[in-house]
Order: sequence, then C-alpha cells, then structure tokens
Amino acid sequence: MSNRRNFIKKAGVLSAVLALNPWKAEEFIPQKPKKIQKPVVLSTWNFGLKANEEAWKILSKGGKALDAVEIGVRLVENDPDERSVGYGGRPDRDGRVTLDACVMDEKANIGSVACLENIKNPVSVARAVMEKTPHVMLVGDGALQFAVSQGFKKENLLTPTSEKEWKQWLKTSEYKPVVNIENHDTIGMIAMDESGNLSGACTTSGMAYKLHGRVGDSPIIGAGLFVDNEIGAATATGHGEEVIRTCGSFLVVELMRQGKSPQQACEEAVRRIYKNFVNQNRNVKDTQIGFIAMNKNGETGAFCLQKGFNYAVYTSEGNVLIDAESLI
Ligand code: SD4
Repeated sequence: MSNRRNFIKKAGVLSAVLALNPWKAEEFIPQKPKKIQKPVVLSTWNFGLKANEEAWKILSKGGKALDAVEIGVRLVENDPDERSVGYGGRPDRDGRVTLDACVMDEKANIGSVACLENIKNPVSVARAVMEKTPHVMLVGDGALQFAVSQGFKKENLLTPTSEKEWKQWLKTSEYKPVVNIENHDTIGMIAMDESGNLSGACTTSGMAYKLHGRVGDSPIIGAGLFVDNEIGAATATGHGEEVIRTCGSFLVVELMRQGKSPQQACEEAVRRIYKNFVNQNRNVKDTQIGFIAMNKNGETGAFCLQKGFNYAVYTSEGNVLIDAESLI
C-alpha cells in the first residue's frame, strides 16, 4: 500500500515537472555519442573547404583551435574574389567596405569588431581586442584606431570590381538581397583541437549595399557565433537580423545542452526563425539562414532555411563539402 502511495506521489511529481516544461519529453532524449573524433573543423559555404585546409595545418600538428580558426578565416578575408568577406567584400550603399568579425575561445574569452573599415583582417583585430584590451567589442572609428595602434596596415578594401558593381547598383539603389548570392559569403568556422578544446571565428562584410553603420549577427557573440567548451559550438550565416532576433548561435548551443544533437539543434533554431516570419506575417522567400554546429564528441550538423547552403567538414577522414538540408 505504502509502495503504491509512493509510486502515485512520484508519478504526480513527474507529471507536474512535465506540465511546467514547455518541451515534449521525447525531445530531450540525449543522442548516443559515437567515438569522439578530433581534431575537427567545419566552416560555412564553398570557401570553407580551403579555409579548413588552412586550419587543418594547425590542428593536425596539435595546434590550438583558436589559432586554427583565425588562420583559416584569414585566408578568405585576404581573397579579393570572395565578395562578402574582408578585402574585396561588397560595400555598403555609400561605397564603404565595412567589416564585422568575432572570435571566441574555450575559456569564453571573446573579442569582436563591427563596422571596421580599411583593415583586411578584422578577425585578427577581434582577437587583439580579446587579448589586449579590457573590452570585448570595438566599433567603427574606435576599432580602426585600435587596429592601427596594434600595427595593422590601413588599406583600401574596395576593389575595382566591387566599385564597378556598386556604381551599377546605385542606378536603382534597391536593397534586395538575393538568397544564396549576395548573402552567401560570411565565413563562420568552428574547430575542436586535439586537446578537445573548442573555438570559433566569424567574419564578413555583411549584407551588400546595407545602410552605412548597419551591423549584422556575425560580430555579435551569441548571434553569429557561440562556443561553450563543455557543450559545443555554433556559427551562423545569412540574414543577420533574423539571427540576432533569436540569439541564433547561443540557441543552438543551448539546445545541444538540453540533449539535442548538433543536427537537431540547428533544425530547431531554423524553425524558431521561421516561426518569427509566420507570426510577423513576413514573407520568408528572400531570406536565407544557415547554422553549423559541433558538439564535444566532434559530431557535426547543419541546417538552413532555403536550399543552397553548404558547409565544409574536415576530419581525419578528409575535407568534404556537404549540402545542408533545408526547412523549405
Ligand atoms: C550579416 N550574416 O551581416 C551576415 C551576412 C551573411 O552569408 O552571413 N552572409 O547579416
């Protein structure tokens, strides 16, 4: 009898807990970890392949994830043919190339710059903010001033190709980002090194022909990038406004903390973003969002709103480009 009473009491407590919890119980079932694979590096879009190669040079020698992600994304920042990151990135509507970037390491050290002009490698300035200042974020003129004080060279980032395109754009001056074209160039990279430590970097010139001063998700810790060394890491690409609205990368990591796999966490975050569109009666057609994520077991995942997003994963088995699944 007393056993029965105890059982009823326990069942009552359990159902009360479940009633308080807005999530369905089955969504919490933790994924069985496969063997931990490390090092691992993954990054957004086609250029993730070459960025991963660069990062792998560090990771395969036992180097630190933070060094790997910085070196990896710098390759893309330096390439004038990559049109929405660093040098050669498309300008804002005033013809100014303004860059956003951030880094985060395994100890939750963070550094970020936003609306930085005339410096080719904003990711390295972000790292300098993290390592050499008492702050976590510098913007605009202050970020430039700081970069120059640290020995970064001031240079013109508007290439003749970008300038020509911008002048053409001025004829209509219509701000209409094209899914997977204008907004496909942010590189977000997350890595786990041989010691099992996670770090990430994210860098972009943002949405082409944005208003001067506009800042997207990429330099915002929690939006464009988040790392929790106990759980995992995530980074985002696409329309930054939507990612900021949902604290996207933080959300992905928190969903992994709740037991979701990186894949499930990315899917849920994209669904949240989609829900905002529905609630606000906005058309999702011209918007792209993509997340990539990794957990502490080195398992990876990715998901996007619309077809067309891909990402590169480098493990001991090689460097592969994968088409992410999409909600729509
Ligand atoms: C931004 N998220 O500035 C960036 C743009 C981007 O792929 O990711 N493009 O909103």
